[in-house]
Amino acid sequence: MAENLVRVEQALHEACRADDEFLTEVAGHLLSAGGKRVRPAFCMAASIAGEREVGPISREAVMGGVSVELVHLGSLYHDDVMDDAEVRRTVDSVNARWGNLKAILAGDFLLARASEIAADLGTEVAGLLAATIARLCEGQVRELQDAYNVDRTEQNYLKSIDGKTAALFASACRIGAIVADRERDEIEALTEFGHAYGMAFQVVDDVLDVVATDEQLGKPAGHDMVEGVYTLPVIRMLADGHDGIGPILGSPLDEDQRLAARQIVRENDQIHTSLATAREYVERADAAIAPLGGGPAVDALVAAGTGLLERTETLVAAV
Ligand code: GRG
Repeated sequence: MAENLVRVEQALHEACRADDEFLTEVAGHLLSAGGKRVRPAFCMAASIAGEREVGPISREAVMGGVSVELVHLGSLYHDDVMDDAEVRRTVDSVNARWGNLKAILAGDFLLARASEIAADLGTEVAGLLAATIARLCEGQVRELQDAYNVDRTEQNYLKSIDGKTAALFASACRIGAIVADRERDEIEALTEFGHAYGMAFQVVDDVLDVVATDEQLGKPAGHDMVEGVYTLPVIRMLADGHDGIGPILGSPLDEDQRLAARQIVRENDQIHTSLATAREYVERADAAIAPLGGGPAVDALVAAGTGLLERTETLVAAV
């Protein structure tokens, strides 16, 4: 897969190039700062999942992954403006370096490039990518509407992460399957895999926000609570009537409150029940692609879920 990720990287840099030198620099900032490229890897794996050997990955599967990664990047630009984030991928956020206006415009530029590439892959992919961007916005709005809401329900949380995170993972796999002209039942199976994996991914991301250190995260830990975003472990603690956390939450936190809230949550058992929920989603993801049989791509998709859980469990055990 390594040589295919190099193809993704080259195409991403190409897509970030604009006539204007300054826009090229701003649009390429987070791309050059790193990122795991999980979504393009999933798109390419979905295009060959079930095959006995890793054959050549088609240009369409590479470009499908590039379009999805560009939507992901664009959403990070906008997300950092909304959160007033200073650091992303261990470097200055785009808004911190150049200000909100340029960050918004460069994010728009990335979304436009994603749409251009998707259009080249056919109307089904173009329509799917557009609908996915809408779902990202819906998920994010749902989260904003629940900001500082100590009565946030688990159902609302799950609906929000379904839109803001799982939808793009689902589409990454679906696009890979569509451009490979796979059978409809296989397209559905791979979409379900991406969706369930994406749910697990966000639950884990939310657990890590309180469990991992600032260094491990590349940003301040416990930031979600500062922003009023109450995620699965916190929602469950509040629903349980945990009397330590309730009085701290419900409004913005100062530095001492951030550290106190983070300490209370990371030592609570709801970290473990949340991880159990992530595990259920990973099991659902694996079950969805079991009918495709084995092969290296299916094995890699399954290993992504196992690795996600193992890394998190190691960090949680160290608390
Ligand atoms: C403009 C498309 C668009 C959306 C606007 C801002 C917004 C609505 C949605 C935010 C969506 C968002 C930032 C979701 C979080 C997704 C997430 C889990 C990001 C971290 O993904 P990783 O770990 O990051 O794959 P890297 O850096 O490895 O790429």
